[in-house]
Amino acid sequence: MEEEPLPSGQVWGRRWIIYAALGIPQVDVSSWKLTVDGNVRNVVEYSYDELISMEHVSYRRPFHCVTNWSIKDVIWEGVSIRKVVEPAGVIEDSRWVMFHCLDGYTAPVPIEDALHQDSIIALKINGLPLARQQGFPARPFIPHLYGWKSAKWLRRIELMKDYKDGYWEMYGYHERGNVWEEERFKGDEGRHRKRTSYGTMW
Ligand SMILES: Nc1nc2c(c(=O)[nH]1)N[C@H]1C(S)=C(S)[C@@H](COP(=O)(O)O)O[C@H]1N2
Ligand SMILES: [Mo]
Repeated sequence: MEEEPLPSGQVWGRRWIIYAALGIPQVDVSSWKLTVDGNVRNVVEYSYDELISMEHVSYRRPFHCVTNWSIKDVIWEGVSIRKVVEPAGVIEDSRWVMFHCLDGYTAPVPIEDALHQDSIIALKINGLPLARQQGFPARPFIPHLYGWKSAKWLRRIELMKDYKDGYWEMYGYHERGNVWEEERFKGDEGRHRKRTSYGTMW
């Protein structure tokens, strides 16, 4: 695949900087579940083994933190968010997805970004299960959004009609966080005001 260019305002970094604003939680993978709930017809849950045995998507894409560092050539592997969410029966007026984590961290994403073709629940980075400090057992990865939307130690995907702030959005970070539109802070110009609901997507 062709190399992706460096987005405006970013610098290639040599290594990941590990962020854990609320600390690194203890995770017992045998009891861990990923729940899909909120504005859906039926709540669904997945164990780690269930996710691991679903069809995997894999690609090489960079990671972009809003504090300006980017990591080239990361091999991501996981399960399509669409495939994880669809069995819940998303109600047509859903417009946002909130990712909830074991440590209490949260990150909202517009539904059309969360359910984009390339959006995955990442289970592996560079061929190995996520390291504990990198969000084991699971984190969403949406290639065209800044890294703060890649919520580590994911436990719940909540479908919502209306926008709510997550952890960083409360401090003024952007509702969507599109890397190519440089949506770093609320009010940065972008296309997030043109909102789509699930019912009009497909
Ligand atoms: N649960 C949780 N997820 C998180 C964060 C965090 O502090 N807690 N930081 C976010 C930010 S700002 C970035 S850039 C990436 C960093 O990923 P890394 O720690 O694997 O380098 O995680 C994101 N996901
Ligand atoms: Mo970040």
